[in-house]
Amino acid sequence: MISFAKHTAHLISWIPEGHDEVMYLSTQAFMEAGKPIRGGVPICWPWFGSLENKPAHGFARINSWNTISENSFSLPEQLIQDEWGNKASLVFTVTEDGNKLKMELTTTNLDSSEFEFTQALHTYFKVSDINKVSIKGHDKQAYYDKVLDDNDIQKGTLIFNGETDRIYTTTASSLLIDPGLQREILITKKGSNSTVIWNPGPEKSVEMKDMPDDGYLTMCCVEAANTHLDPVTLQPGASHTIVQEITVSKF
Ligand code: TA6
Repeated sequence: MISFAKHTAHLISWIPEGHDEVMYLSTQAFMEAGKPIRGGVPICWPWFGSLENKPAHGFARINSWNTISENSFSLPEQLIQDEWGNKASLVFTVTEDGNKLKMELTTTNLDSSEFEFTQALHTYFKVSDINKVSIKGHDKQAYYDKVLDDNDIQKGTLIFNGETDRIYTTTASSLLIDPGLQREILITKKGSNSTVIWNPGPEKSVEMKDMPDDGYLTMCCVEAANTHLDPVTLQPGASHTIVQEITVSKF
């Protein structure tokens, strides 16, 4: 079963049949218009990260969307033009099939000139204990470490040791292994080179007003993205779709 936050395309819960909740949603999340929701799948668009005097991670995640059908939404085109200056359409569609969830975000250039954008499906996964989970699929991959502002290479399995904020640019899939919940989550994607892995760690968790002090212990983000390292350029009339697919299994 899938649930979205009111008037938005923000998925806040996914409980596949026979499984427990897959998404993390902070117990202190602000569930009001104009504020980002800490958890679920925030849609970061048309920029990922911060832009001076603009909402962090873009305006798509803090505005109301139109409903196209039960699990499909569009961001009002007039809002896009007013907030961004470019003419574009943005459609988000979610499909559930047993233990699989597919999320697709399509941007179409309705303008007469090309534009560039960055984006992310900033997915928050619920975990039993961040100190015990691991992520496979990144061995020997290069990443930009935002915490250290440095580049590095992944050695073996990724484990969390304090604040973690990385952009991997050659990831095809990530496998999140959670011994506490006895489950594996396979995360694959299309139309994206950047995989962002984020956990705020204890200090940042305390600083965030919309997360309990120990909130970092039970979440981690694995995001399908096009960051500043792989922005998308769209010609007039062209479309780009970023897809994140999630498959849950028990062990
Ligand atoms: O995706 C990782 C990241 O960009 C981090 O740098 C961290 O700030 C996080 O997103 C959360 O951002 P937010 O604006 O939701 O507080």
